[in-house]
Amino acid sequence: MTLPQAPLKLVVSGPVGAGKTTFVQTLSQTPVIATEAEASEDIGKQSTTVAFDFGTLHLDGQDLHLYGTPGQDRFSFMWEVLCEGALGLVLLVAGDRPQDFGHARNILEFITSRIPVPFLVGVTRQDQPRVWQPADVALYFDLPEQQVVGLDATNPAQARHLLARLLELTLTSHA
Ligand SMILES: Nc1nc2c(ncn2[C@@H]2O[C@H](COP(=O)(O)OP(=O)(O)OP(=O)(O)O)[C@@H](O)[C@H]2O)c(=O)[nH]1
Ligand SMILES: [Mg+2]
Repeated sequence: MTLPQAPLKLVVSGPVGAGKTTFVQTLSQTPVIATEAEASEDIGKQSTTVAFDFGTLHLDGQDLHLYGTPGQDRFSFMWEVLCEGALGLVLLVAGDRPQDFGHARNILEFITSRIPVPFLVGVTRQDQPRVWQPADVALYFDLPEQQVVGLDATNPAQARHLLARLLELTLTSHA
């Protein structure tokens, strides 16, 4: 008898508007549990995640649980809560908002200094004009090029590609 494998917990983090909720919604094969609330300050959009997004999917024979974090700093306590026991992390940044890259790097450091988890950086909005290329974002973050992936977070094939890359990274670093 083979026991069912435990689901792999993956976390999606990054600044406000990076595309975290969108990414989880694009990928999830079950209805996403989302906690959108009206933004209490001007963040350039009406609603924001205040607790987490939760979605699930089956990929490469593995059940995955995806948790999206809030982007606002005032919910930073949730980053730690959600990353507890995570086996992989996607740090998303909007490729047309270089002004957010510094904040994205702070979030990445905040999480990985507490929980040493394998991660990929996803550069969203690649379908938009004047967007940073993943190779340039890799230079900014001082990361190897293969650790930074460009995507349109609304595109299922591109979102799955990033996730498959993370899964590879996660499984090799835990092997
Ligand atoms: N064209 C395009 N739109 C995107 C992409 N990723 C996200 N969006 C849009 O950007 C907006 C913000 O995305 P969200 O998914 O709410 O961002 P978030 O990271 O969850 O933001 P917070 O919860 O506020 O931190 C939405 O209108 C999305 O449809 C992308 O890759 N391409
Ligand atoms: Mg969100």
